[in-house]
Formats: sequence, structure tokens, C-alpha cells
Amino acid sequence: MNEPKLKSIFTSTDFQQTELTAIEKPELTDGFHLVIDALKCNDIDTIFGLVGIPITDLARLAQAEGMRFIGFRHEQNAGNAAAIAGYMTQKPGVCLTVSAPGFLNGLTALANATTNCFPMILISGSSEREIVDLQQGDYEEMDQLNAAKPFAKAAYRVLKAEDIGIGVARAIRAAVSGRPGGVYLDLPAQLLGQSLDAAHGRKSLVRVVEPAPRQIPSPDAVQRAINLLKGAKRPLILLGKGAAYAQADAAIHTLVETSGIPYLPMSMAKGLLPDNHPQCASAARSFVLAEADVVLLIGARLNWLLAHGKGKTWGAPKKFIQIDIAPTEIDSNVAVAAPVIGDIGSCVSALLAGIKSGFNKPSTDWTASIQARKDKNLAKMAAMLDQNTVPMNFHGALRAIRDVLKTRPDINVVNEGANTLDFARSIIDMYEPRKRFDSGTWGIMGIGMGYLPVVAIEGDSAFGFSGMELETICRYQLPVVTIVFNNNGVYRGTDVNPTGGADVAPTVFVKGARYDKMIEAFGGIGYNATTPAELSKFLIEAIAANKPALINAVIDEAAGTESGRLTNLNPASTATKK
Ligand code: ADP
Ligand code: TPW
Repeated sequence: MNEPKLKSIFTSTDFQQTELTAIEKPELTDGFHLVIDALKCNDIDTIFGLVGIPITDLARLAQAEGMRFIGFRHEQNAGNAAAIAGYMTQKPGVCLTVSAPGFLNGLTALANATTNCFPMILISGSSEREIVDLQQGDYEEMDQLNAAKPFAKAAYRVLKAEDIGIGVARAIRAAVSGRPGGVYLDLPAQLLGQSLDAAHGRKSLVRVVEPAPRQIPSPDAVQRAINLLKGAKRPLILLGKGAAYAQADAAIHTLVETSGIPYLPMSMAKGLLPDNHPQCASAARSFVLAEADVVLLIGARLNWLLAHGKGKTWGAPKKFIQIDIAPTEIDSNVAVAAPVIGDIGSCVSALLAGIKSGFNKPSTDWTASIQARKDKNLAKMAAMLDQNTVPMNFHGALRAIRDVLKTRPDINVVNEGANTLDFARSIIDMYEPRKRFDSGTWGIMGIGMGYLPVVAIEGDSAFGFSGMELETICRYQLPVVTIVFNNNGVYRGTDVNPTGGADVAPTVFVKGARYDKMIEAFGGIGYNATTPAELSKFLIEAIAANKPALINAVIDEAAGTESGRLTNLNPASTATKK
């Protein structure tokens, strides 16, 4: 009745009324509104999340204040949506969850974002501090701030409404500055209800200025790198997803073409230059890794995905030049002869300037030997891709998908699974930057539906981790086409329980499952494809329909290999008796 008005600072329409009441009673704002205002004042317009105590009203108010709230069925998928939005836009994606269990469900996504260097902010409501800290058994009690710390680039808690502006600003800056990562922001329930004089609240907001400043490399470092590159006989450029994130596409393109150096894209850097570029060495990957003498890494870490920069994969000893924004990345696995620390745009431009003043393109010995290897491997692959066996194998099915996607290079593709991931990565060419998203640095399963692709190429096991989000996709009518490579199990579907007992083997699922029926339950379009021709027809149809669709692609249950290409990472039992 005569309550003072709680208002959002940014949507105050009733100006006169505000002015009048301000004389008698100060206009108030509160924690809820300040969180929304702080995000909006930093141009964050979308929240991915899942509601419940204490953040339901926060989601409601955010929507009322013109923000988009996309509600998911599990926090991990909401967190993945935030993370990939951050990766694509260089603006942290925001995920909102409830306390303890909701927070923990979101934490996997936060940790995955940090591991992949994606900027995101996980905002979780939390229970009463004084009860949590005395462990008196509050509803959803958990010391979330400390639980988040090992998995986040930074973690903050706000206790006073007047600090919300600063808290959100710190979270944004931490997420995107330097090496991007996941940031946790803890908002106790009490904070959201705290009221504050609106004028005071308005003044407390912070719009971050240049949250990810350019970092110019030192001239010495650039010169050292150029000298090394100039002396190389068999140089190679390796592009990682840091290069894709940096959005320095034109500079990278020019560096590759001006230098004439062959390059290899890591999976999420595919499309930075089109995969059919003459300098692309993907089809001769093993050859170039083993044979190169100087390797220029641009936004790629020498982690397990690159065999730690040593061993058989890398053949003869070589010299590394590494461009990265994180100085501690240098020498992480092997010695780096020429570190170039800075943002990729600045570093690549500096190298380019040095090269333009005179650079001999790599010898034709080197480029011709790569081309010969590519031709040989591509011919072998073409024969595999030509297969039309029924049930389909991975190659036949992926050829069908490849041919459709070639006509739509603008489409965002998500890819996860074991065999489905390994084969699709090399078979599906990308032609534009930041169009391919996959299991990333951890090789995690479950990113599929949360990454909200346009086309998702999913192993049947991989799909299961986020499959319930089909409802989310249908609810928001997102034009996502999910293709499930259904081979009846994890990796394949042929294992048997050696005891002859009733339980199936650990890797096996229900035989002949119809994942297409799942999407029909939510009003989406389901297809069941048994041949490459059907798969191709349905994919074209589904993309044209621009509606949620799922294609159950029936794959030979014997077609996959255990762990795909990572079989060697499985420890072998050494016991001599049962
Ligand atoms: P991939 O898995 O594709 O090999 P990684 O995730 O291992 O790529 O490596 C990405 C690297 O890029 C990280 O070491 C990160 O610090 C770096 N990075 C991310 N953004 C930038 C940027 N804007 N400038 C320079 N380096 C960056
Ligand atoms: C969060 C372990 C790696 S790959 C995979 C699992 C369970 C699924 C492989 O089967 P799928 O693909 O998807 O049917 P395909 O093409 O081989 O038939 N839990 C998490 N992450 C990982 N990586 C695993 C388990 C795993």
C-alpha cells in the first residue's frame, strides 16, 4: 500500500511520481534489482539458468526488466550455454543457479569453462551465512565460495547490496582479462532482499572500462621469434582455440598466407582458415608434427591433445615459438625457444610486420612432401567415405553429413562422443571461424545440447548427458538439429556380460533405441535414418524446416572402437589371476 517503491534504476518510467515520492520517502532499490542493473549496465542481456530458492524472483525480475532468461532442465547445460556464449562473443556468459546442489551441478560447467579458457560467470544464490558457517543445517547448506575456488579463475562473494556493482564488475573483468576463464559469484539470499536508497544504488554500479585490454608483446620477443622462423627449414603453424577466441581472423589469415607456412588447426580452430586451404596440413597431421623443425603455436597449449610436445608424435627435436597471453603457459611441457607473450591480435600483427620486410617462403621440398602425404591420405579416406553399408558405419554417415554441411558453412556445429568425435573432426570440413564446438580440453561428454548448436553430431552415449534439454530446445523453438549416432552403447554396442548374467555389459544400452521419439514428445520433428541417403535427405529437410529436430542415425553396433582414438589411454590390467 504505502510501501516505498522498489525500482530498477534503468527502467524507471514513472519519473514524476519518483520525483514526488523522493521528497517524502527515498526511492528504494534492492539486491535483486541491483544485480540486474549491474549486468545490464555492462551490456549483459541474457541469463542461462534454472530457478528455485533463492533466485526465482531474480530470474523473474530479469525478464521483467527486459533481459532474456533461458531456463534449462539441468544447471550443467545452462552453464555450458553461458560458457560457449562467452567463447563466441568475448563477453562473459552468465549462468544462474540455486544453492548447494544447483550450484554443484553448475560447477562442472564452470570448471570446464576455466579449463577451456572460456569466459563465464556462475552466479549462485546461497543460504544464510551465519547458519552455513556454524554448520547448523540450513536448507541447501554449503560453503559454496570455497567449493568453487579450485575450479574457477576467481571467486567472489557479495555481502552488502552497495557492493553488488563492484562484485559484478570484478567478476566480468576476471572472466575476460588475460587468459579467460570461469568466475564464481556468490549471492547469499539475504543480500537479494537488502534494500538501498536508489540514488546510492545507482552510484554503486560500475561499468567496466576495457576489461580485456590489448597486451602488446615485447619487441625483443617478437624479433627472437622472427629470427627463429626465418632460419626454419620445415616450419609449421599450429592454431588453437585461443586463436579462434581472439577474433584476430584477418591478421592470422594474412600471417599464414604471407609466410607461406603450412598450418594445422586444432579442432575448435578449424575454419579460422577454410579447411580446404592449400596450406592446411590436417590431412598430413602425423607427418608434419614429426617432421617440422620450428613450430609456431598460436593460442594452443602443448597438453595431452598435442602429446605434450614430445615423444614419437613429435619426432626429431624441434624449436617452439609460442604466442600466448598467459606467461606461465610457456615451458609447461617442453622448453619454448621463443615465447611471445601478449594478446594474439597484437602478437600476430607484430610478427607480420617483421615478416613483411623480407621472408623466404618455405622450400618446395617441404611443401611438396606435405602435399604428397595429403594426396595419399585423402585418397585412402575417399575410399572409406564412399561406403554405403547398411547398417551405416561412421564414414558413410559422416560423408552424408559432410556433403550437406558443405553447402551451409555458416552453421554452428557441435560434436561429441568418442568415435563420432574423432571421425567427424577429420571428415567434416569447416570454412568459417568459431563454427565448431566440441568436447574440448577435457574431452568432456555432455556439452551437446547446452552449447545450443544448429547441428549437433552426437554419439548416443554423449547425447544422453544433456538429452533432456530437447525440451528446452523445443520450448524456445530453437532450430537445433541433433543427429544421434546410435550404435547401441558407449563406443559400440557389442560387448557381452562374461558371466552370462541378466545385466548387459557396462558399455551397452537398449538395442535399437529410437531417440527420434524423444523429441516428438515435445513437439519437435523426429527422423529415423538407416542409410546415408536417408540421413542426407532428412538433414536437408530438418535444416530447411528451421525447427527443433532429431535424427536417429542407425549405426552398425560393431563399428566403433573402444575410446575411439584414445584406446592407448586405458590402463591395462596386469593381474595374473582372476
Ligand atoms: P587447443 O585446445 O585448441 O589446442 P588450448 O585451449 O589448449 O587450445 O589453448 C588456448 C590458449 O590460448 C591458452 O593457453 C590461452 O591462454 C590462450 N589464449 C586465449 N585467449 C587468448 C588471447 N586473446 N591472446 C593470446 N592467447 C590467448
Ligand atoms: C563427463 C567417458 C568418453 S567418450 C564416451 C564416454 C562415456 C562416450 C562414447 O560413446 P558415444 O560415442 O558417445 O556413444 P561413439 O561414437 O564412440 O559411439 N563422462 C564424462 N566425460 C567423459 N569423457 C566420459 C564420461 C567417455
